[in-house]
Amino acid sequence: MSQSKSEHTARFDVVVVGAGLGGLYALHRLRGLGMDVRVFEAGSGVGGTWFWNRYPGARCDVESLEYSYSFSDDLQQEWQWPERYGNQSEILRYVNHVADRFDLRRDIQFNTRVTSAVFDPDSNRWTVGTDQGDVVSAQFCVMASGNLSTPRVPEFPGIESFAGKWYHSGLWPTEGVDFSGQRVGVIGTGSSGVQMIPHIARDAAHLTVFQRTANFSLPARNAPMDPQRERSHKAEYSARRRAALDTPFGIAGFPPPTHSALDVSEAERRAAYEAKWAEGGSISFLYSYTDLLVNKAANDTASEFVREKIRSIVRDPQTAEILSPRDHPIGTKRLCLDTGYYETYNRPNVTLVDVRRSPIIELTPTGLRTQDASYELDSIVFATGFDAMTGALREIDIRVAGGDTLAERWSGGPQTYLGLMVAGFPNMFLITGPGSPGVKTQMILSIEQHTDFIAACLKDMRKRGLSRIEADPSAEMRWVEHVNEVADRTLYPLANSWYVGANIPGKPRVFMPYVGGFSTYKKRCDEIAANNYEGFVLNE
Ligand code: N01
Repeated sequence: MSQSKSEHTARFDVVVVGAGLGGLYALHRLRGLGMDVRVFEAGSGVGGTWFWNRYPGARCDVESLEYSYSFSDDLQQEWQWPERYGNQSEILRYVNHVADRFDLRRDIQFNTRVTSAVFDPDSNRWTVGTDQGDVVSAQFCVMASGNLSTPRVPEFPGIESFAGKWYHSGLWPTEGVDFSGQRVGVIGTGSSGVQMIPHIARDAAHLTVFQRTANFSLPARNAPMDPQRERSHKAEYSARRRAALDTPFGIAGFPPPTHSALDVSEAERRAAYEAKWAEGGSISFLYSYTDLLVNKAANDTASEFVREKIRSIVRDPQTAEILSPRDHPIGTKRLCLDTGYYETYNRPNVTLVDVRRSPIIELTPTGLRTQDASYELDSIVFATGFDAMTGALREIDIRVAGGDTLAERWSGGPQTYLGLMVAGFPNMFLITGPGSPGVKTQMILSIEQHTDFIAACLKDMRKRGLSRIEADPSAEMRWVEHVNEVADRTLYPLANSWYVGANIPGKPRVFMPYVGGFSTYKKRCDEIAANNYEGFVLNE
């Protein structure tokens, strides 16, 4: 296949945007159908999230034996995870292994960001442009551009005047950062901040944490992989993966809860939460009772349990109070998993600043100024999150020739059918887009399920001689309504989270993930496929 910048426009069956876990599997799967696929990746290597997020302490919050591809039994049997939860470098090593093992690199163009994708309704083909000057043509586009791939640095006045160095968790320098002897400020206490803070505290002379919203965090209880556990898991790997398809979050082995938190005695509840706290992990904790994410009174029991834990760990009562989340029910923002997070605030070289009470006014040449005080800092780390779920797609000029861009179409919030397609944008698929359960599940399982659905659909279209598919606008509208109805039956909308775009000033507040559960979603997709792709319009 001809390379970029050739005189003739290179033609592909499919262009895939992104070589993270989603893009790599899409390449493998679609190539397996005999399709000619080109992947464009902005980074210089594979891995997506795990390529970019190299901050100290970066680690997955889903156990390694689960957070891995299931499509190759040889791969899952042979690969050895050294720890219960993979850290960034282990996961990146795994992703690189997958790229080599399945010979994926030859179809990936690195250091290339897709900037435009324009659909021509006459030829039913996309013309895709990149920041390297490539212009290629493809019948289909698969957007595997990630849900948390557009890092966001708040627009603090004075940022350009700061004489020290600043970093974002999602754009971490490949060579790492040596904070030893430095006065470091970390802004943000989501999953990224909670993971990096204990590490930076150990290295820096002094760490000041600027917290706007306290988050709930549970102990991960990471440990070296238990060989016995690995053996028994691998002995029934395929069965476990199949069982995972019947769960709400795509992970088997957690018995569904049977009782409301309000149906048991205080003593029984406490014992259950204590056991989950000791075991580590967020899923088992939130799965203690049937109603922790749907009934505020039930949720209060779990939220208060964790607040008590914070008070028991953090010695200074005022710091413990600032760290205690009060503005959202536990689990309605992504629940953090940590190793020694709350304990870090007992260190003499760590200070917590409540920037909800005293907001950051500006960055200065020597640090940062809040409403009440100035802080001298050598380095500032923004753990301030991402323009989640829609950011990466909105940055690309995606349009049907002569029509509105996707960003314009989504100006009031994203609308998709199943998180897989957008009405009016034919032949463009999303991997775990808004409206999909992806971010609320074991992500790789969702990636595989979405991609398998798309691959089966393309195979079927080829067999029937069809060249164009798009979401029916009314099916899309019904799906968007359904996503909202399901969310409204839960406590999720009570939190100012990235799930609703609340972290981006001016972003329309729309609940984006589907929280009806992975198994429900998959069943719906299977029915739709069996029903001749109901809700999609297919044409020659
Ligand atoms: O980002 P976040 P993240 N002034 O948006 C604060 C996944 N992930 O990178 O809550 C002061 O959660 C903001 O405050 P507030 C995971 O899905 C997974 O940590 O908006 N503070 C918040 O505290 C996760 O949910 C893993 O009031 C400001 C923080 O910055 C998602 O990625 C690890 C501010 C941002 O938190 C994103 O996590 C890491 C301002 N102007 C990430 N603007 C694991 O697998 C923002 N903040 C474990």
